[in-house]
Amino acid sequence: MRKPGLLQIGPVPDRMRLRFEAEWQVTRLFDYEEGDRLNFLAGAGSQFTGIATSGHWGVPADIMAALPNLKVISSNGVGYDTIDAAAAAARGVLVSHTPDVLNDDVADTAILLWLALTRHLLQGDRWVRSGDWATHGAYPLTRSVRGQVMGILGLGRIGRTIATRAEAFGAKIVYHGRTKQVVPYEFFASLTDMAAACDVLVCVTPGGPETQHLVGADVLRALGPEGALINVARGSVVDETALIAALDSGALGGAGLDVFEHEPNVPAALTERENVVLAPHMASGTIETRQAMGDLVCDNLSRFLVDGRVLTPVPECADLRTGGSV
Ligand code: NAP
Ligand code: 8YV
Repeated sequence: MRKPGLLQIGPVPDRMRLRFEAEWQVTRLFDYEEGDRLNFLAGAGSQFTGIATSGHWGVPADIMAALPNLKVISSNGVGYDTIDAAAAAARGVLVSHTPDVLNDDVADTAILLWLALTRHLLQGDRWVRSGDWATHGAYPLTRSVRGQVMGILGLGRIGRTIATRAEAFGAKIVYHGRTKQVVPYEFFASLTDMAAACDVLVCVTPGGPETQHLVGADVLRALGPEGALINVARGSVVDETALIAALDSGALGGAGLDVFEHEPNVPAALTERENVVLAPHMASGTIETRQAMGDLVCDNLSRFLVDGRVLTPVPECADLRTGGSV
């Protein structure tokens, strides 16, 4: 029997490729020149039941529209702001993502950025390598993270994992989101009020239009000249122009950033600063976690073939029943 068609939007490791190929007839869209992709799909689009993609590649609207028999999208990554999940659900297309398996490594990265920024890890490293230690003596004193107030913007799966870690470092946790939760942390209905009460603000919401520039000039000003911003969410959550202006004027103390508005392009106004620690969107980038994420992408596709469901649907598709796999 012919296997169902799977459109693979971007490259995957061999471990995933072998699992895809065991159950699906795989077509690699990225083998086609960008300008030829829609032409190819105009003829072949009806072959595809599934899409394999990632939060990075997403599913462009014109590609989704070119697949009339599409029933499932399995995306690598928990954030799915590059996929119109509401439009997919309205068409009866199930969208899955990879929650939970990356909580620890993303939380570790938030803590890493916070500690590196506060304790001047990168400046200290340069102090040793440059010989400044021998010529200028001891590195100036830094600040302690113990006793800081950490405000978490988005106390979800990863936000709660960050909170547990930060508490172990002696921080007090407060949070802001759309809803107050039953947790032992103070809730702020206003993000600006929370920023004014914090030493460090950690962003870990989804991206997309709803959270676009939630952190703007007002929030940064409220965080203050001694305050720090950590962003492991999406670049779009922070107004990068306002962030640079706040750092330039001294209105904000510093920032630790894993995500940016126009990845992989990062403005020189950030790369040239001392009071900023930068990472290339690598929060989930460990061998262990990326393997677990890849396995879950495959498990979702395999489960779909069993009974038309997926293990980890995005919320928009949680109640969707496809009523059959292929
Ligand atoms: P989650 O469990 O869904 O948590 C998201 C949190 O954001 C929830 O607490 C939600 O609370 C809050 N939120 C959603 N919309 C909001 C809004 N408009 N205003 C304020 N708060 C809002 O998601 P997660 O698994 O923790 O992942 C969170 C995000 O982290 C992902 O979507 C992704 O963007 C990012 N991420 C980045 C990396 C990386 O490599 N840097 C890796 C993984 C994840 P309410 O519903 O109460 O508002
Ligand atoms: C991925 C992420 O690296 O899970 C997410 O939301 O941002 C990262 O874990 C990204 O989705 C690319 O696949």
